[in-house]
Amino acid sequence: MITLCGFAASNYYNKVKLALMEKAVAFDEKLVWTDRSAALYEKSPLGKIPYFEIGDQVLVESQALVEYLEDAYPQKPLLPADPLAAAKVRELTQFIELHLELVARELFPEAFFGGKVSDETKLRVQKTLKRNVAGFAKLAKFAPYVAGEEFTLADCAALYHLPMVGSATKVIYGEDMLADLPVRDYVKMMGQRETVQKIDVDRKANREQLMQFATRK
Ligand SMILES: N[C@@H](CCC(=O)N[C@@H](CS)C(=O)NCC(=O)O)C(=O)O
Repeated sequence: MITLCGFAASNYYNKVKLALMEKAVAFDEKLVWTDRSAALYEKSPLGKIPYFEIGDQVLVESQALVEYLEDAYPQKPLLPADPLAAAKVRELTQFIELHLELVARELFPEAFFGGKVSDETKLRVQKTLKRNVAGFAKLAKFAPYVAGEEFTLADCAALYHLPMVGSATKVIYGEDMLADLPVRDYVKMMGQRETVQKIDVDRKANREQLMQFATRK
């Protein structure tokens, strides 16, 4: 049995959870906070979540987790059979994570957790995001799914990462830097899936706890 470890308000956690649920893979969940404890670092080398516990093995990095699911549970594939089409899905996922989420993440402490981000960082992130959002607009399809006509692993990532990027930039710059893309309609469309609705219930319930964890003294 796979145990998904982490917390339900995390975008990376929900990326993996959506893949598990869409593929109807049985799994347990274990609540793990990113508390920098020795116990966490023993499992996850950078103290990050999510990770899988599978028997006595641990697997980190959300993309490795979902790719493992694709290989181990070929039912209901979330990558196209054609290698190039599958690579296009991976390309888009990586683009979202590397060039949008990871860049915008520098704003999260102030945007979501009552912290402070320097003006220098804000300017640098804004400049980088401007360029990267333009690049993303060229790659993303929203037709209706982010990589095209089929629901894929790229949707598992996009659904949870894009709103974080949009909200963070809205809070920090007063402007949602993804506003010119159909992200709002996309999230609404995805919200019709039963899997997404279930994840949302847990996500909202966990958010309050996350705020307490993140702002603890
Ligand atoms: N590249 C990692 C990113 C995971 C990640 O950043 N997770 C956040 C929670 S959403 C985390 O663990 N943050 C705690 C930290 O970086 O110390 C993955 O894909 O799993």
